[in-house]
Amino acid sequence: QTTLKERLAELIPIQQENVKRIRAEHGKKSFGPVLVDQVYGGMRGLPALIWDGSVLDADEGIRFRGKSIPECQDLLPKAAGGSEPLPEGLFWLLVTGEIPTQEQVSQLSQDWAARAAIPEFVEEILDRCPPSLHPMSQFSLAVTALNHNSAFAKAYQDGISKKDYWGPTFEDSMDLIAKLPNIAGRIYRNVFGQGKLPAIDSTKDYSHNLASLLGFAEDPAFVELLRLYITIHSDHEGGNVSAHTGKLVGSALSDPFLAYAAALNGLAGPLHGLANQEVLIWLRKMQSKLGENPSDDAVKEYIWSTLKGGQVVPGYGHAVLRKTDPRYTAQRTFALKHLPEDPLFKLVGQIYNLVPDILLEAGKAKNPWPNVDAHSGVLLTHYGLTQMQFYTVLFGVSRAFGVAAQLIWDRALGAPLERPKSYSSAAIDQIFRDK
Ligand code: FCX
Repeated sequence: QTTLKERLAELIPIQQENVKRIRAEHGKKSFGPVLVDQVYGGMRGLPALIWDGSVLDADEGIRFRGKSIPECQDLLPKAAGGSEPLPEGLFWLLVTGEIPTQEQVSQLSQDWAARAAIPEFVEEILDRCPPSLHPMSQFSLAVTALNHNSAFAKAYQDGISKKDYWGPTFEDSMDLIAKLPNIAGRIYRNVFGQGKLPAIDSTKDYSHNLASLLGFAEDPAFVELLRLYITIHSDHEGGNVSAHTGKLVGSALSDPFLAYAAALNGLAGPLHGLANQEVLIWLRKMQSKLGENPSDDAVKEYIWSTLKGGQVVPGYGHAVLRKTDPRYTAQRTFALKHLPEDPLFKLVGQIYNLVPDILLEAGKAKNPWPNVDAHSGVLLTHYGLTQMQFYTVLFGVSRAFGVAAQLIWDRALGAPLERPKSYSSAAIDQIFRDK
């Protein structure tokens, strides 16, 4: 069976030709006007990036290489006895655009298990972090430090030719993904005092090993949850803060560890990945104020008090989506199957019925519907992973799949240094003064 790297080596020249053709045919054509509002407004809708791995439709949500989440759940290989897709398969799909065989997926599980160990000095860095340092900061420190053994950084120093960049980038990307469970497990156990880390089991899949490092592998439903979780959080088009940061930093030929550490620092922001922590904090505060079974009226009042306090309702709204996030729906379907009676799940469902109308009435948010972060914490809490400061680390394990796939292709296609033009407000005034 072909390995992922062998398949990539076949696909890269084809895609290089394809890009050459597109640029020859369309290179000088315009996408349309750029509005001053877009320049001031966080570049919403500005066509500025290329990424084939996933595309986001405002109404339908994400598709990975053209496949919706339910299609991925249906088509990607599963673990024996499991029904959720293995993230190994999703990575293969992101990189190649193709659905792998069961054997190719287990090759990846074994390859990642073999690469999973982290250097002793990185373990020591983590062990020296005060438990009060946020898990995302620890995560980013450790990933930065992995650059010590970067194949790309070394090859660059040794004078590698541009056309060969993708090879060591691939090796680093595989190492990065493979080492994240050991980093995440060590942070979890250090910060929350959960005992010693077990060894990686090379006969098990990636999510099973991650569950085991966190101390939850005994529960097959939790392992299934992680498989789903890693699959759906992996990629969300090229322009979101973490994916774009990884691409931007990678464009300076910083190696995949440095590029991904930067991406993690973006994911750690409350408007992006940290929202999954914020949702749980918000729900817990609501419960402690209103009790276990609050009335709709009491919940509505609580939501309004959040808005009137000048805060956002975490887990709702989106920069691009305009309907309920299919990643939310996939998690809701999982909850209906595995934990329909969970009180916190019921509260999440109750909020879903109330928040959109309130956000519409408040009249600001362009999208009143829930995003991925509105649901994930409730599922983790159900299985006993109750430390919400840790949730974004799991998002970070998953998002590496998308960023790594993108970095490999960027180096294969010779993506240049990113350098958009910035303007001063005075210049904008000047440009339009005479028009
Ligand atoms: N609660 C309250 N107000 C909201 C809101 C929400 N959930 N969502 C948007 N708004 C407000 C904005 O704050 C903005 O107010 P302003 O005019 O006073 O600045 C206004 O509505 C227009 O914003 P909008 O264009 O709809 O949204 P943006 O593209 O600017 O921002 C995010 C998108 C996601 C940042 C925004 O909806 C938000 O803050 N949501 C809550 C945080 C969250 O859940 N983030 C996770 C998103 C995602 F899924 C992920 O990356 O993980």
